[in-house]
Amino acid sequence: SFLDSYSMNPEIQKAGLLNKTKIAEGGRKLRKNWNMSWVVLVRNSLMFFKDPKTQSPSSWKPGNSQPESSVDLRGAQLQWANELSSKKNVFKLRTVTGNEFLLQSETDSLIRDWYSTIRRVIDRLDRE
Ligand code: I3P
Repeated sequence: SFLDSYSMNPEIQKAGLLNKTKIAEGGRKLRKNWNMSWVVLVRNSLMFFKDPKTQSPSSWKPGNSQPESSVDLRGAQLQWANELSSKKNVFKLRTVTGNEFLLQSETDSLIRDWYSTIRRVIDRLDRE
């Protein structure tokens, strides 16, 4: 599986399935489109991959799969944003370039783990 192959990579700090929508691009508001995404934290970047379950098995090759998008966490802003959605457990990530993402999980502990992990990376980069 995706996780099995990536768990062999020591650069991966965290990986998992989250609900994701991009709500702004370069400061310009976008229409919400929630999708499950594999979220992978490597060094200073959060990478988003398509949910393998939504792809045909033949097209899913973890070894050569490219992320859909990647977020540089340096200078990023992170905040809980339950007011921005009817869903529970939502936080917003805003990059220095004005891209905004909402990330969500039905599982409280899981989303709190992601929040604190991303928070730590952002804080470490702020101190550099
Ligand atoms: C949106 C869709 C989203 C919802 C959003 C709706 O409708 O239902 O799931 O966001 O609410 O506008 P559509 O599919 O027609 O674009 P949440 O699930 O996060 O509430 P919003 O406009 O209040 O953000």
